[in-house]
Amino acid sequence: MNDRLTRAGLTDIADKLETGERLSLDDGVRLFACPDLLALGWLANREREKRHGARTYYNFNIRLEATNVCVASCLFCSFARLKPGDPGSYTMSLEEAWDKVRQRAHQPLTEVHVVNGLHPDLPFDYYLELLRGFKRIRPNLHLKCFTAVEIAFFADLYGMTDEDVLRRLQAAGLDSLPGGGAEIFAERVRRKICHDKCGADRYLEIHRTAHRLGMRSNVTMLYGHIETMEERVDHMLRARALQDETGGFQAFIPLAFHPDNNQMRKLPAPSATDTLRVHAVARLMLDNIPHVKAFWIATGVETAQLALWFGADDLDGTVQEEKIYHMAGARTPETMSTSAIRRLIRVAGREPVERDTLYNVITGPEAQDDAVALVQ
Ligand code: V47
Repeated sequence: MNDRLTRAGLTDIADKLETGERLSLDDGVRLFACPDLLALGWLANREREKRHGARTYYNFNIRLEATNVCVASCLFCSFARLKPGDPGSYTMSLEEAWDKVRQRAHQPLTEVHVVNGLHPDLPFDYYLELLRGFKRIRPNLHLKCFTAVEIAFFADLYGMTDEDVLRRLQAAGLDSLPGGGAEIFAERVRRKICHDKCGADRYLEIHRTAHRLGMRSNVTMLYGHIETMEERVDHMLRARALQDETGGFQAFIPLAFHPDNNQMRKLPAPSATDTLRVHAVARLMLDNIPHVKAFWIATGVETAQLALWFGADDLDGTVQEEKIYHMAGARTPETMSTSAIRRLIRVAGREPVERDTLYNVITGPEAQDDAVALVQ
């Protein structure tokens, strides 16, 4: 591989990685520009295997989007409807939302991941009750709910500080924050694609606060639209800087832009090679974030399998119902059984490991076999 790294012009970066020296913005941009995808993948895989060997994590989760009513006008979004009553808009009653968990009483679920639109009329109690109800129905379920963008919106709408919102949600059962809403941190891009929602500094500040309050979170990056390579690396460096302070991020999740049914539909979807490159560069830049997730719904199943050799060590989970990507043209299934996830990891030459949201390993082949039987 040494010859290949030399031909790819990556020896100095390979040396830095070997000695534990941090990669710079310039290094990241060079990695994106390197035409030898396999050399890049080799480096990323080395870092992945240092941390996780062949292990590849997944969880038994459900996604729930309780409302798609959203006052924000993000150009990339195909899911949101501006007002209650607009065609295609919906808001679940609390009973309907709780039913999604009740109906799965027979499944060994460990996580509910909630992402919503920014609804202008719901009372704060709706969200508190949503969480309390999930915990009443299933006290051990981990509630990974509400992006930092939603937290900022609640604070502004209900006249609270971001910290008060987090504390009250935490008291009602919130366990961690998902990574959504990060898009691209650079101001130039945010002004164009999501000008009327919480900015990068506030997104990061909310994660900082959540970490201080004892919660873990993830951080995402929406790629493959109008961002430059510098802006991708800058995004990763801002996440890395916060992680140096708090250590609270568990996973970095690149999200491939899907162009159907939104205002950026003229743009092509990112290629599989770009997806592999983004996961690889993320693994190399983010020396302090333990996991890089290839979200199979967004990457496509086959590309997610390949990404397991390009830095990724996690696939998210069973998901079971997903609207944001499917309304934007995703051709992936909306759900995958744990047996299918385990099989696709094995076929890719990796070792499947079921985890909970906090990456505690779920042991016991019986539990996994049950899970297999139940979701099929
Ligand atoms: O914030 C919206 C993105 C995110 C599109 O934390 C789009 O474990 C592509 O954040 N094309 C929500 N992306 C999903 C999300 C997520 C997913 C999986 C795991 C986790 C986690 C978080 O989806 C949004 C936005 O960045 N998104 N529309 C689109 N057309």
